[in-house]
Amino acid sequence: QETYDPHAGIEKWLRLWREQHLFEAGDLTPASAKDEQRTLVVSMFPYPSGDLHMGHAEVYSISDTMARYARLRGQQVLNPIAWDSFGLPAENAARKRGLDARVWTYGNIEIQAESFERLGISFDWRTRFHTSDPEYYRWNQWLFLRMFERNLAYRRAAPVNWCPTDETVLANEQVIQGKCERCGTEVIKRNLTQWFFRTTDYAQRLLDDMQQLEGNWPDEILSMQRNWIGRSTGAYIDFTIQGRTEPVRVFSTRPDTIYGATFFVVAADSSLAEELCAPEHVDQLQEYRAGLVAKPEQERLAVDRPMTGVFLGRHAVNPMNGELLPIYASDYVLADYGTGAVMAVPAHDQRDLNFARTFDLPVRVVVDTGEADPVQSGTATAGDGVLVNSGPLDGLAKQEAIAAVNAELEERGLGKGAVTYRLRDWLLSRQRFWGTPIPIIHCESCGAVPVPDDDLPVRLPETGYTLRPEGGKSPLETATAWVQVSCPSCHAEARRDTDTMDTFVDSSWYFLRFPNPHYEEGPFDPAGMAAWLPVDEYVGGKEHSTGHLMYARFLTKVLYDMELVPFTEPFKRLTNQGQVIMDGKAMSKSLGNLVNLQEQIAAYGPDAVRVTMLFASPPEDDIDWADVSPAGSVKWLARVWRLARDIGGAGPDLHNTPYDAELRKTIHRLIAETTQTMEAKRFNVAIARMMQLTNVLRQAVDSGPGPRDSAVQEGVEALARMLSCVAPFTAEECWSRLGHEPSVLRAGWPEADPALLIEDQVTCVVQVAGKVRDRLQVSPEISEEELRRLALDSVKVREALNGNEAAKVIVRAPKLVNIVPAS
Ligand code: ANZ
Ligand code: ZN
Repeated sequence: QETYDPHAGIEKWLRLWREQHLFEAGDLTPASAKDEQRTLVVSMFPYPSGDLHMGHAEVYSISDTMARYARLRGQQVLNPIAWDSFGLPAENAARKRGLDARVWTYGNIEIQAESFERLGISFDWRTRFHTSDPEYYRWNQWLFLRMFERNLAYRRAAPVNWCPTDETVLANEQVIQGKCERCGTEVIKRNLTQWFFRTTDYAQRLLDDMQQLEGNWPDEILSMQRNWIGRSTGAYIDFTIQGRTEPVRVFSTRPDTIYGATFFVVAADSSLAEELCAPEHVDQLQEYRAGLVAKPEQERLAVDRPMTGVFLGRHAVNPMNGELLPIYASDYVLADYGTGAVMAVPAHDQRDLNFARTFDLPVRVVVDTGEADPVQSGTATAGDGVLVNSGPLDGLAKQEAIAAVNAELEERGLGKGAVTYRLRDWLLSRQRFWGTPIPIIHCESCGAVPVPDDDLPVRLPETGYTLRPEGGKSPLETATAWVQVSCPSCHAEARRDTDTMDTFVDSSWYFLRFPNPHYEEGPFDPAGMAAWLPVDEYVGGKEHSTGHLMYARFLTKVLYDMELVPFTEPFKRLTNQGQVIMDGKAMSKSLGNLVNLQEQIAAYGPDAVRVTMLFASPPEDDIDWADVSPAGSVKWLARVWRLARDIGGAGPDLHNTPYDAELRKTIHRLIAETTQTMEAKRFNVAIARMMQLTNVLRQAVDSGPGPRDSAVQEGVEALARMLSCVAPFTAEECWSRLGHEPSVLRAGWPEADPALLIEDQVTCVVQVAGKVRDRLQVSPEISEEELRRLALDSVKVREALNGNEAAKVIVRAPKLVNIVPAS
């Protein structure tokens, strides 16, 4: 007898799917706008670092299951693929091996494309493109120029994060706990002139539009984004400086504590520190600055480190009471948050208190919170309370005091209520070869001149300039012939900008281009965009929470303002997959615990690998490959396959035989439960239900009504159709063994018959004071609350209570309710 072979038929089915265009979403650029019938399912696109790994297999198993399910439910589904093919690894690999970055990148793309196919991922291959194609990155440049025109792209000198190993600047989002996200080197600060996108202009909208995402994105991601944007409400307050006409503005979240200000601090690395420094203190300031190692922001803001600083020899004047506050420079105040200056209130701010204790400065409590005195306890008090030691504010509550101070300052023109954000502008420039050249020409007389649209794309030079010039400059500096151009404005000799764009620019809008990836009239085809976007289901890792996902949201809003897209959020629903780990640890070469995807496929077949991924846990949980059993998945697939073989071979006229009614009920209940769990994206539970159905059917064949029973036949057909979402090759094998024409992908999702789902009822006895007063017919699954309500609503029970309240109701669902009346 024939047995299951997890590798059988792969070539045949791949060919059939291709020939019948089964994964194609019909017309990609129809004239009609998006409707309920169209679903766009996207996984965060792959980076071609080599062949696919276990992580890819997981994320694409999830999104492919969503796509296949939606297709079977009659949706028109676009499941696209492109490659995020610019980036540092290609450049490093190229340098190491003496290859061109292009050769390495496009070689890996071919390998990954082949692997995706063999894993049975149902991509519509017509969407394919790569961000390193000039026809794609041309539009990065075009978008950059549009943003430049709108003053959303600008250049400034700023202290930036610099990775000494990768010799490039990093965005804040790429610095993880003070270290380079990629290589783990401690990041330092350097002063460089760089390009930025003005993301801060969109801070409030990035917050407000989260309303659209509430409930559809994981809460964890939303709160990470909220923290990252970091909105603070407070006030700007202007302090006069003795011996200087211009006041200095501070940002404070606690204007109510202004009478408790006892000193004043400015960021040591700001130009303000220099400006405010009295001449006889300049040496001390310089010495202090020189001794400051560039520390990551988090460390600088930590409350548990020794405080350092220098007195600048000047005083600020408290606008409320005229007190003189000595001015210090310290590294605990950040240059680029708020205004870079603070009024220090040591009684109610821990860092200020630590500083006051180190420098022996006075501490004055101005809010009585009932907590221990900060001077004694060493702990600043931050709670609510009543104002004290605050002149006219005494006796007010915190909120009242904030309002009173803000009103007075505003009246006197010395400040106003204000909002600040932690979010910074998006630092865009990278000193790298393998990225999108910034389309700007620097001219001595005209400054930064945009490359005219007609001259786009600014292509990378043909040979791989992966050499690194001295001083952290871009490798493109060495492409002298490429760098020298004439100024588009005055035609004098000029130089191209030699930095390339952060690759997060590429990934912030790629999904818009899927419907028409070779479109030449603009970054994306308006018809395709209108028909398919926004993305319905987006799947990817939570490591992108404040990076890619924030950038894509930002750019979408910019495009909305440019009237290029009709929506303000790019991704309607987001699913974060967990990681594939091994023995409780992330897989890595250095730990030697890598599981090789191709070896797993070679051993168990593509379907078993997919099923193992999906069955291990809900999508968002990590999968420990040491705990799962791909061999177990093969066993289950073989059981399904044998059912199809046995039933398909049982003889003709199956549909005319009578059927087992109880069995049919069980089958339909399992179909309904599988449907529900697929809808809820609990794919592990959906597979568990399919496994249950497999067992039920096997029993029915072996020791029940037998293989000729039409309920058995119906059950196996339903199983094959549902199986096609998670194990498409095996499902096709089953379907054809059941005597059907391929493909099972056209067979649709089985519908559970509602008439068969009505549950049997059980009798519930209701007692009042120990006597049976009523019997209720209820569902065996009834909840305690519902049963309690039914019992108390019963006419007979109310008669028995005779106007008395129930003192106690004991519910034992579904069979008993015992009511004790109040006497
Ligand atoms: C006086 C005060 C009294 C403050 C008090 C706090 C508590 P968030 O909530 O994070 O926005 N601050 C302002 N600019 C700063 C900078 N550039 N570097 C370091 N600290 C800065 O924090 C705002 C508070 O942090 C501000 O309110 C200011 O101290 C400080 F009982 O002003 B506060
Ligand atoms: Zn010029």
